[in-house]
Amino acid sequence: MNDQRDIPVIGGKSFMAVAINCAAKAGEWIKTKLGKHTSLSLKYSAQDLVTEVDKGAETMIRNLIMTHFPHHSFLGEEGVQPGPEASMRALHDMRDEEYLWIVDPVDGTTNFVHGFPFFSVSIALAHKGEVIVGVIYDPMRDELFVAEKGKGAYVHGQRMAVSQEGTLRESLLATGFPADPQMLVPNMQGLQALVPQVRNIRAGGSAALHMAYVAAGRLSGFWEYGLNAWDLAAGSLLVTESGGQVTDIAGEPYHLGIRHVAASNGLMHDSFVSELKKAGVQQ
Ligand code: 2AM
Ligand code: CA
Repeated sequence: MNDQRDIPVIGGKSFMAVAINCAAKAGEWIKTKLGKHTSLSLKYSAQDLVTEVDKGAETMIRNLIMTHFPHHSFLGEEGVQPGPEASMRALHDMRDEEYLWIVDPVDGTTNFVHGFPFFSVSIALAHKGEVIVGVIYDPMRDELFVAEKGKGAYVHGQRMAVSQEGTLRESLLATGFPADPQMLVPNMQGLQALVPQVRNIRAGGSAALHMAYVAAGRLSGFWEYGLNAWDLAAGSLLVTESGGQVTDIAGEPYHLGIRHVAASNGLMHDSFVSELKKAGVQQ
């Protein structure tokens, strides 16, 4: 069984089934560990946390994926050295692999550590650099968000659609405050520019879950600076398959290397991005 073509079932359905199985299993295990983690370390900065639960969940997901698809490649947050340079290098080395699984075992580790119930497992599969499967699981609400390229996006088995707000004035946005101190300045400038123009802004602490909420129509849009491929890959497909738009802060279409993201229902995307640009915070 050295050749991938010898593996009997490798169709899209099987990719999705494995992604869902991994997210559900890891999510349930993470939930049992809430308030019970025993090790807490800092990574890139004092705000960048990791626990044994992040590492254990990633190992669990990696092992399951490798059992089903031993020839696929795997990019997980906990397998990469901390910091933006190492993340970019890891993605650069892997982004053109035929099948690449991109995994954040716990997106929202700070929330997990504090018992704030807003974190998720994010699992994406990219084929030659294009995301074809995206699954985000919120174990606290038992919500599973799934999308397959060209086949739509679903939560609780119901087709998702982005919200209908056409203006910033009607919009509920979300953002995040990055652990990289250099990225805080542009984030704060964007926040200052947008707060007076929108209905309100939330900062829940899980980029992946914010993306899922844009897809589900619960948020009109989300932006954040300094994110990594594993924070965004699954969510990007959820949003586009729900009819929304995902770009970088300059308005360029989403790709795996994007770190500064703007995702929205599409209807107010131009004014959203234009306000961020006006705040002078493209990069
Ligand atoms: P994490 O919990 O997986 O680390 C919160 O603003 C968002 O930023 C979360 O999705 C969080 O993901 C992410 N985040 C936290 N630290 C980060 C870092 N050092 N680099 C990039 N993203 C980070
Ligand atoms: Ca993480």
